[in-house]
Amino acid sequence: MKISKSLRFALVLVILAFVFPAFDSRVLGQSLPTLSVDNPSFNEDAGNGYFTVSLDAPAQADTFVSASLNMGEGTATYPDEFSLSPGGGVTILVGQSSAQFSFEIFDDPFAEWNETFIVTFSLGEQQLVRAATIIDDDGIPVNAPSDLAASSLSFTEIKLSWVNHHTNATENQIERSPNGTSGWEIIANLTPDTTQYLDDTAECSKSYHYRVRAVGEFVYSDYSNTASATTDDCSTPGVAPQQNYFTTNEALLTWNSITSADSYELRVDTNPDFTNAQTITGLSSPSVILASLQNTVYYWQVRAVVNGAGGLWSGRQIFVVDARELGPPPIP
Ligand SMILES: [Ca+2]
Ligand SMILES: [Ca+2]
Ligand SMILES: [Ca+2]
Repeated sequence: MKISKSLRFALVLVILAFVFPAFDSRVLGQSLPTLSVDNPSFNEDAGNGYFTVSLDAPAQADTFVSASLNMGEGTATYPDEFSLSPGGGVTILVGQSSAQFSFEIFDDPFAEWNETFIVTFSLGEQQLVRAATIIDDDGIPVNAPSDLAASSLSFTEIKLSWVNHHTNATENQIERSPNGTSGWEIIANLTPDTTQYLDDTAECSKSYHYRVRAVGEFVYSDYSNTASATTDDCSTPGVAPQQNYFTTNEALLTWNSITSADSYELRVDTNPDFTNAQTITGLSSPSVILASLQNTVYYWQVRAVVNGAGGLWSGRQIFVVDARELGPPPIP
């Protein structure tokens, strides 16, 4: 039987596939296990501390993981505050999946902030940068504030109140987050006796989460409870024109009120994009009469003002003035 060239080639490929089913992994050889290292914290008086250096599988042979200090990074000074164990790394013994890379901590009598130092761990191509924290033990602890409460005052303001329990704090620090778990940022540093704060940097119709802590001499207290509040709805007073065709040169405009508004602001223009608008401010009730109007089409919109801040403009409305008694024109 004669077998064509192309068929013979296909057969060879099929046979190769059976003989080398794991072709790729054999060629690449054994791969190194995956390295992981923690970010440890130890008290200043602990004497010794260590990084826990781990593999995701027991070592097939003694495995050396190198460790080098990132000089000049972190806040702890070497070799005054700490020293690393000699050898430039740690060996994970065959059959084991972790080992400790130890360091020495030198206690001192000074109150200071917690300090860190940074170490890079390497195994083959893998590199991990990790921080060790030395927790100071000389500062006088500060009690945390409690009973933090948050409530919305308007669409731009949230009021906070809390209870202090400290005697030796230098300030209270307010933090805010959009979700209560991440994105915390300091929004205010206040004198230590404060028990209230008005956050007037909030946006309308948004939830904010807050926590407060006291700051002492090189010491933070724990955080208070977390409290949250949602600002009032964005100022889009529902515009409800009573009428949008006027046969005199006056127009009565009305809109729905919103409860938190101190006043309303209205703008009116013959341009639909309000580039040449006349703005009327300080309207205390949700209506206004415009006089001396021309026979043309007008565009208008309104917004609420709370504590001096204007909200979002309402949707654009239209009215037509035609005092010539020719009958109503079509409304655009
Ligand atoms: Ca120290
Ligand atoms: Ca100490
Ligand atoms: Ca110290």
